[in-house]
Order: sequence, then C-alpha cells, then structure tokens
Amino acid sequence: MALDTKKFIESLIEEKYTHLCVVPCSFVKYVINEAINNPNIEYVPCASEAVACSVAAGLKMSGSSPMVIVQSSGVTNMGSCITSLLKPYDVTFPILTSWRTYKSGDSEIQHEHLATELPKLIKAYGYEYTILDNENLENTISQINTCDETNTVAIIKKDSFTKIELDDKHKLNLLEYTPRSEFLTKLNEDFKSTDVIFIGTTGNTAREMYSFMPDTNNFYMAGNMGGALSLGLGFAMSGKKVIVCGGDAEFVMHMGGLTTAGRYRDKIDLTYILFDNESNKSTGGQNTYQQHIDYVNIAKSCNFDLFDNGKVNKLDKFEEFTQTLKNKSGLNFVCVKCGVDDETPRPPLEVVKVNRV
Ligand SMILES: Cc1ncc(C[n+]2csc(CCOP(=O)(O)OP(=O)(O)O)c2C)c(N)n1
Repeated sequence: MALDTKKFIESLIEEKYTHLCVVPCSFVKYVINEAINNPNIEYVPCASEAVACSVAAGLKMSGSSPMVIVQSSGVTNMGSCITSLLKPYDVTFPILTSWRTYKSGDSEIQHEHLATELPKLIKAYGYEYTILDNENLENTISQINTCDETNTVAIIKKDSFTKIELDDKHKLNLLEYTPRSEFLTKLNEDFKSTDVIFIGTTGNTAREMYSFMPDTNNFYMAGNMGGALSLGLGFAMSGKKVIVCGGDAEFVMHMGGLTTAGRYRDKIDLTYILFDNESNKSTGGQNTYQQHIDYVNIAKSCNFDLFDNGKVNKLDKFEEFTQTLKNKSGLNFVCVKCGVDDETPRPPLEVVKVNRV
C-alpha cells in the first residue's frame, strides 16, 4: 500500500502548510512532482539540508507553516541547525526524512551506516522519531501535525507514495545539449593511461564515469554530497593532478569549499568540471531551479582560472579545453552545459570501496 500523493499534498494544504523546503531523494520523487504541480503550496528547492532547515525556521518564526523533506544522508547536514537553533529557540516544524536501507554487498556504501543508526542520530539531536504511516492518510497527517508541535522527525519508508508525473509545463527539455557521456568519452580518450585522478561526484556523474571512462584513474565518491572539490583539494595538496567531475546540485551543496580551494591556487593542480544538466538526475531528474546562478563568476571570484569564458557546450571546444589542461596546472574551472543520458549501472562495490589513490 502507498499513500495517494495528490491527496497527501491536498491534505497538507488543508492543514495550512505553506512551504515544502526540500533536498530531493528518490523516495519522495512523486511528492516533489505534486508539490511542483500544485500552485497552492510552495516548493522550495534548497542547496543543502542545513539550508532547508534554516529557511524553514525563518518561515516558522515569521508566521508561515513550513515542512522540510530530505534524504536520511542529509539529516547529518542539519545537525548544527537542529541542535543550536531549533532546540534552544524552541522552533518546531515537521521534518520528514527518507530512510535509505543497505544490503550487504551493495555498492551504495554511503547509506550503510545510517541504514541502522538513523534513529540513534535523531535521538542524539534530542528528537524522537516516528515511522510515517503509508496506508492511512488521516494517521499520516496526524503524525505530521505532531511533528509540527514537538521535537519529532518523521521517517519515510520506500514506496510510500503513489506515482505522479510532473505536469508538462514543468518538464525540462535538454535535448538541444550534447549528452554528458560524450564529454566523458573525450576525457577518457585524452587522459587514458595518465596518472591524473578523476573524482566522480555523488549523483549520476560517478555512475556515468564508470561506464564511459574505463581507462582513466577514477575515484567514485558515492556519498559526501558537496564535498568533491574539497576532497580533490586534499589530493592536490599532496601533489596529485586532479580533475573533479561535478553536477549542478553537488556544486552548490557546500559551496564554501571553493573559497578554501581558491587560497591554494598557486600551489596545486586541480580542475573542477561542472556538468550542468539543470537537474538532480540521480534522484528523479528534479529541476535544480538554479538557472539564476552564474557558476562561472562564482568560480572566478573564488580565484579559479577560466578556460575561454568558462563555459563549454560543444565537443570540439571541450577537446581544446582538455588539451590545454594537459599542460596546465593551477586551479581551473569550466562549466559544461550537457544533456542527459539513459541510466547506466552503478560502479560495483569493489571499485567504489577504495581509500587510497
Ligand atoms: C547530503 C545528501 N543529500 C541528498 C542526497 C541525495 N542526492 C544524491 S545525488 C543528488 C543530486 C545530484 O545532482 P547533481 O549533482 O546535479 O548530479 P546529477 O545526478 O544530475 O548528475 C541528491 C540530491 C545525498 N546523496 N546526500
């Protein structure tokens, strides 16, 4: 059994909830679709779970009625907001989190720890938890209302909501852009058998690197969303030549890393390639709603060097960029506007679970 997603959102609106502050998880894909479709509740896409919690706190403190929906991995990002803002100032609103599970041998090792420890983490924050009823909507709403008034986090199980398509007017059309696979294939050709380290970020970039870059030195960072640039900075500070392949949602999650990397520009060999597909491909293709962001100028003002104007969307230009990179060190940035490929398999456990490069 699953809850009727349309009715779920309607009930939230009837209960006067005003905003859904969200970092996507595939478990809540249909809730997000319906929240975007329905004009009577505001979908607030957030750069990180910490941002979602703080925005919701501001909304609640000023008379609105927000909710937060995130993935279990992101509950860690909320720690500071929960323990040093929500608890001491007694600000409550419903926080709903998916609970990602883990099977032994699975390569989604980013979920292994919280697959058993999520309730303890919530308790350590001083909150109770409740497993959200996914059969009886009345109970579900009553649980959410309890979360609105008490320090309680609601945990969402897999397949809790019925399927809802995004209305056509909200669908992204990326057909005019070259798919990411073609850029990754170029990287593979140009850097095969070199000792350059490629870091693939949480999201589909790492998965696609596994399929399209079989001959390069790849580290697939399955979790730690937002941390790829800083991980790369650590590698680069140890003398490695590093290229981080990121996504647009990954780029903004811990954007402060750019300011730290910028400080080391003259001492390192680190490049960030931002593959901008305007979406969270791996959690269901949700629009990141980041069209207002000038990624190139953010990187530039953090001390990154730009290739050409910092933007590439054609393969021949990209090749020019990779050739330049071969003979160039420093701190470099390029934003590649790209389309989407069909789903590719996740890298298997034995290639994900390495801890030395
Ligand atoms: C802290 C945290 N929050 C949320 C997620 C769920 N998550 C995994 S990938 C992803 C989006 C990735 O989008 P993007 O970086 O644009 O790459 P794409 O999948 O589009 O290639 C999200 C939200 C996560 N893994 N970790």
